[in-house]
Amino acid sequence: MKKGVLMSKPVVGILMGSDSDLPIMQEAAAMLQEFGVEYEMTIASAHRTPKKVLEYGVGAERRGIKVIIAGAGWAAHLAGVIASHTTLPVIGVPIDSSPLKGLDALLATVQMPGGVPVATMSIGKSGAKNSGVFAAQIIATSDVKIANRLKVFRVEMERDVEEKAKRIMAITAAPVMKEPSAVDAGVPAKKKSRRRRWKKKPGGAAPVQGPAA
Ligand code: RP5
Repeated sequence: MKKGVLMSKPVVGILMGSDSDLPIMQEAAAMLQEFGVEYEMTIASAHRTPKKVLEYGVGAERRGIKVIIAGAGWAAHLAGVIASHTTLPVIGVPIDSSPLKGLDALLATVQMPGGVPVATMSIGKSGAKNSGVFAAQIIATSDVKIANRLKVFRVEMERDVEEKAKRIMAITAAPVMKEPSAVDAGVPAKKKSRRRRWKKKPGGAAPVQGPAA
């Protein structure tokens, strides 16, 4: 995957704070590719290239972008700053690039003040993957082809899990053990228990055994 990837008519913009975020953020691109959603991808840093972030946020809607994904690590202000410059939906991906393993980026991305939301995903690769799926889900609200691909994706995911479950069951299933009989175990057979006999009480009749209730 190259930086600054361009497609004919991108509807999703993927931003990241640094090229060091690319191995994580390409998970978002991979999902968009799977669903056939056109996207563009570039680097923009809220701290290192603030003017570029401003311009991107202000101009994205006019250029036909419908959803913005922003991934950043450390004091991750990229998604929040982009969201402050546009009313397009912004999806934030906290990246685990710092000594705090992304907890700093998670809080910086998710803790937006009321009125300027950022849909924040989980930290790292899964979050980036989900940002791609989520962006496709937003686009799918007005694109039936993408909506159908998302449905197929769910069915395939379910089938994959079932296949894995079957494989695990095949590996872990213990052979059925037959309980050893007393003869197998060399235990002498017990004497037959004597059946209880009712003795006729002197002067009384033997109790009658009626049908079982
Ligand atoms: C953040 O700082 C970036 O999003 C990246 O996760 C982190 C480190 O960037 P580099 O120093 O690797 O360029 O702004």
